Amino acid sequence: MRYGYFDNASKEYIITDPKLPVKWINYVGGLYFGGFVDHTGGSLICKGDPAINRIVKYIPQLPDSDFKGETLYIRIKENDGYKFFSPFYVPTLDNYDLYECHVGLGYSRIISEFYGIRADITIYVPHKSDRVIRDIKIRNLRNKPVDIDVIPVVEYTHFDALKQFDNNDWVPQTMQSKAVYEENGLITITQFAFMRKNSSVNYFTSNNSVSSFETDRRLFLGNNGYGTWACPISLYNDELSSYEALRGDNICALMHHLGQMDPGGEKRVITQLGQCENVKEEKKIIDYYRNEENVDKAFSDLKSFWDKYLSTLHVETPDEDFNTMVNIHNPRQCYITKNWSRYLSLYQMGLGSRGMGFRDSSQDVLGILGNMPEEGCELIEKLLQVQKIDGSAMHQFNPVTMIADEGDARERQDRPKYYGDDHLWIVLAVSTYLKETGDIDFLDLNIPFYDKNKDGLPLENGTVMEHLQRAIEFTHDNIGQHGLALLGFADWNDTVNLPAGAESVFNANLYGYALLEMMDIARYLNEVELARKYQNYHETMKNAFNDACWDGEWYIRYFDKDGNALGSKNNDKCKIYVNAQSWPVISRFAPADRAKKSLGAVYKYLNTSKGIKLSAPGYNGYNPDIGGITTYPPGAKENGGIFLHANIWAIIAETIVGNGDRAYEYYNQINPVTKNNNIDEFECEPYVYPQNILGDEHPQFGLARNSWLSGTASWAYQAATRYILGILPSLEGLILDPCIPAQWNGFRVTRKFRNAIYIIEVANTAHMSKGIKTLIVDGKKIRGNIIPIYDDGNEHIVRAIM
Ligand code: IFM
Repeated sequence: MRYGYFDNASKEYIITDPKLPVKWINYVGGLYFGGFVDHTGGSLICKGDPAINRIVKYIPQLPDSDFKGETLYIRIKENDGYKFFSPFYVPTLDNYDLYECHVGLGYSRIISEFYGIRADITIYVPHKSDRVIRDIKIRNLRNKPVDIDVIPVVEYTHFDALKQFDNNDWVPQTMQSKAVYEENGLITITQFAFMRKNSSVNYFTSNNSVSSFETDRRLFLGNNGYGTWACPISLYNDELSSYEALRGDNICALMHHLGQMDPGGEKRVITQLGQCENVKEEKKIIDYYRNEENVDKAFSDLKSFWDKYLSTLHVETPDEDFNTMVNIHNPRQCYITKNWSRYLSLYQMGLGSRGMGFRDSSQDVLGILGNMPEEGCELIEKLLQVQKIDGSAMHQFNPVTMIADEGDARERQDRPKYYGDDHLWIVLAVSTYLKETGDIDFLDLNIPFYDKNKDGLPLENGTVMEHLQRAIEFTHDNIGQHGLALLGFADWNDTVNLPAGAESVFNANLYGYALLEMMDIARYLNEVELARKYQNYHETMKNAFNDACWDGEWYIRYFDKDGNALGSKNNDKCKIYVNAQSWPVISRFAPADRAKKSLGAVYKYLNTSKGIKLSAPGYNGYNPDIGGITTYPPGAKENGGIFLHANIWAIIAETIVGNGDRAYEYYNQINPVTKNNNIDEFECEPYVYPQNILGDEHPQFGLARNSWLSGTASWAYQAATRYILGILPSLEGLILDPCIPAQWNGFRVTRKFRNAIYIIEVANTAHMSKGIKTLIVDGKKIRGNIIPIYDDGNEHIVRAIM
């Protein structure tokens, strides 16, 4: 509680101390326009592609005391001259009487009190719009009138984020700012870089008249360029220089004299930061958002969007931390990862050609299909377009240009050029979409494969079903000496890169799980032969796996090209990997006795009080034959770190074997909400899952990094809702198969599914973990545990007894 608290009524997390160990952020807008806002008001905003269309300059490596991107100064006229400070704490670092950053759904609101002035600033991108609104309300808390100026500032970047750093002559020469004066005293400052590939300009404006402005950073900071953001010398002058910079570090500062404010008086300034083709043409929309009522409406529309998004599923369990995460923060993170993939965060700056990951987005989409199937379907269609004719997939792609590449595999000539898992994830994405929506016709949609002819046109199209079948056949045809799926450049674990011929237990099991999904689809379509074929494939891989991979107490993880095992008791390092134990349960490859033993080994050798380590013990020193895993110290990231994504699969595996207590223990120990009391150790936001936590081999055990954009979000949501609470959409109906801690007396869920609302009450007076004894829907007893599809827009009351 040292730094803040959850306020579930407002669906916010409220930060109460700006001096957090690291910046905490929130997302505004989407990939079309938006980015993130940090808890001290800084922001990184882009339009479209973050690599080549940045608007403001955000360099995370700079000290936390420097603002980045955007800030605000408030200036008070005192007897002895001007006093100014930032209501965001950064960059002036004054003593505050109150500071709150409300991290809301799609907005951040910073409320602060300094020197008897209350500032209340809400920052957001109106839903589907392309501008950042900063709605600034200033109130005089003093008992005498006060003269107040408000000076919002943005610092622009060159649009090409990498160029900003590597060409320090050309870039500054291309930056230009120009003022557009309007009759009513309003001013819009446009900023553009000449070499921009299109003619668009950035603009910054407000709804109040501006008496002067500054566009040159050096002039704003003053002292011949040696002024600081903490104390810009130009703010000691009545007016800014109104200089229109033709080069250099372009900023935009707008001087607003709000005049005398009486005690209790309040004034409002609304700024807009955006990008458009032509400001004159944009003026109508700019004017729209200068109007306070329109801005209020935009904010309430944003709230409605989120209310609707969250209304798909609401849970009431005996665990408040579980409810907080599942009802608010986890689904929000799912939406953000779906939008941004691994494109833009404090850890991924969207540079180079990283773009969206095929594997990542295929998993991210699983987390939002219940809430927004249409948007999910759009993303799935994009992903299918980067699948190749041979069934494998390109590793990453730019969603704007749809140009794809092989990721890190490009850089290693001595390694395979494809990732052995990518293409299999899309099977899960499509089948989850079908199960959620029943939109079976989607399987007939024609979608091009990625391979192009010399004119850049697709060489071949295939139906969605053909895409899926080719994905399966690709793995079926790429089998190693033990009959297991080949590794390719890597599987889910990017960092183990073995020479060609290596086999991957992960890929074998992901293939097994994908086959189960294909069997469901084939059976639903009445394709008996196809279902039988996949059943045989499943059986064959299962046998090969069990013949080759059992190590006595757990399953091994890889075979190298010479048939040596990795992840075995005979290795010195990385003797056991969690994914090699959880996935055989998920794929239904592991027989009950082995499942029990291998999951027990996870608990014994990999579990810690802060989460399950990916493997143990860690490598200690770089080994190019193995790959990136050996570049980390023991206990970090893939080298024995607590990789949260993989923790979730262990939770799911435990629910499959019916161990509700352990599944819940695992869930709870990584639930970020539970870290709120221990932020000095954890450091990251307690309202989102980070990708990794340092493991117990590392001296900073418990420290989290890479928050927000992680596959953990989507899988954690699935683990909580589909596996622990057991509300699992299927082609035939809504399966109810909870696996909960035995101590729970039950729980309640409201779930929208196929145009009906299911109000589900599960009673657990017998204190079981798994197994529905009685199921009653709308007063009628039902055999089995599948709740029918009603598709009637009505509420249906489901009562279950465990
Ligand atoms: O699976 C990968 C993911 O694609 C990118 N981040 C790391 C994960 C584990 O290596």
